[in-house]
Amino acid sequence: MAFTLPDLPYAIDALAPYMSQETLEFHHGKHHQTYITNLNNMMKGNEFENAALEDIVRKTYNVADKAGIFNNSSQHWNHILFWECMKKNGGGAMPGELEKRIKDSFGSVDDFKAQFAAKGAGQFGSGWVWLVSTANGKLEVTSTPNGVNPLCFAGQKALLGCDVWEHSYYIDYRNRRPDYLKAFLDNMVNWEFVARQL
Ligand code: MN3
Repeated sequence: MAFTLPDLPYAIDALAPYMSQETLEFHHGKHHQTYITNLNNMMKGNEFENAALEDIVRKTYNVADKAGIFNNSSQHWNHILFWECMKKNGGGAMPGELEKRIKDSFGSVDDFKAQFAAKGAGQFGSGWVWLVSTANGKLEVTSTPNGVNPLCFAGQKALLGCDVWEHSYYIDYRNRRPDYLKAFLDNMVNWEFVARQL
C-alpha cells in the first residue's frame, strides 16, 4: 500500500516567523514528498510492499543492501512526527505530568532545553535531536545522524523530534542552527502533543 503525504496539522503560514511558509513549502511539499515517492518506488513488488512503516524502518536499519529503503522510510516516519511536534503559538508552559517527568530526569525544564539545544547544535552534519523515554522510565536527549531514529534502538520511544538537516532552517536562519533550535523550543513545540506520547 503506497504511503501518502500527510497534511500539516496547521496552516502553511502558522509557524511564521519562526518557520516560514517558504520553508514549509519546500520542507513538507518537496523534501518530505520526495522521501515518500522514493519509498513507494523502493517497496514495490518486494517483501515491504504491504509492511507497516515502523516495521520497514526496524527491519532495514543497518542492513547494507537496504540503505535506500531505510533512509526513505525513516525520514517519512521522522517527518510525520516532526510536523505534529509543532503548532501555532507553541512553546510556553508544558502539561504538568510532562514537566514533572522532565524535572525528574533533567533537574529543570531549562536544563532539559539546554541539553536538547546543545545536542541539536552538536550533531555534525545532517540528523535529528530527540527527547526519548527509555526502558527504565527515564527521559533522555539523544541525537542521530541522517534518518536514524529512536525506532532503531530497543526500549526507546520518541516523545519529541527536531530536524537539524540544513533544509529545516537554512531559509529562515541561514547557518544559525542554535537560533533555530531556540525558536523551536520556545515558540514552536506543541508540548500537549509531546505529553500525549508519554
Ligand atoms: Mn527534513
